[in-house]
Amino acid sequence: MTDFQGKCGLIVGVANKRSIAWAIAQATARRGARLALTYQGRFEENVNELSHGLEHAPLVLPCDVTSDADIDAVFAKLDQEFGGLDFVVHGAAFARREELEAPFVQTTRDGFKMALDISAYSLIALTRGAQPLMAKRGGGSVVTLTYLGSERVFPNYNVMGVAKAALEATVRYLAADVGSANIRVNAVSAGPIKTLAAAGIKGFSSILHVYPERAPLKRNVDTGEVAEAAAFLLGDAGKAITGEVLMVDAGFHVTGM
Ligand code: 0WD
Repeated sequence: MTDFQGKCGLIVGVANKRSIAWAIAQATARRGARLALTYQGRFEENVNELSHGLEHAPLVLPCDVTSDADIDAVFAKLDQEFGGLDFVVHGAAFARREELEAPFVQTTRDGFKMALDISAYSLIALTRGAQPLMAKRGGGSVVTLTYLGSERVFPNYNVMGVAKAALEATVRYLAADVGSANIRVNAVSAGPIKTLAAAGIKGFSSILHVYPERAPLKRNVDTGEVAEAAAFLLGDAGKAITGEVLMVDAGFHVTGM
């Protein structure tokens, strides 16, 4: 498996070993990719520790996606170290616990802004930053992570569902905007997986239980399976696919009841 040999990628959104972004880092590094992993302040130690487990030692850089200065610094460093970029994985999302526990109608202006800024706007900022580096490689691929809560109502997903709807629309608008530079932008919509982000959703275990009952494959998915789908979109196998939301959910989304 050498399809990422000679390719450089940026992975945003690793918090710990359960993170979907970490599984994507492993899947692409295993195939030869050279990576940069970014961490949000509190996860520095986790990400540094995990980075030792990759085939090729990655760059490890701080990046809070709400900070334009952080994002600029990351791309300046990548330009210096890699001299270009082939792919970006966007796995950052956040909504305040209160917004996910209160009735949706109580969503605050500030909580709404924060969820949309971190979970959706950041994809625009990262794609903009990546654009000149991808131009040096004749194109590139951006993949973000979304959830079916963008289209259907799941208990307590609340403002994060709205953020994911914005994120999926962002994927389509970005794809149309940067396609002429041979940059592709897609999303993987994963089934529910027990991660740190998922732990913030009250009643998440009830969502986890309903998938094996209702999904055509009668089971949940794991981060490795989501990572394989992301690797497909990031690599040459997906080179004619852009603006797409690829469902990796054991088929749950096709069911009516
Ligand atoms: O069931 C699930 N776990 C699913 C997750 C199903 C479908 C989609 N997803 C999505 C999430 O919404 C997210 O977009 O996958 C993406 C990755 O999430 P994950 O792997 O489930 O969760 P986690 O390991 O927690 O990674 C998300 C990380 C943050 O962790 P916290 O604990 O804060 O949720 O996003 C990062 C942070 O590391 N993050 C930030 N990174 C940079 N700047 C920021 C920020 N401001 N805020 C959060």
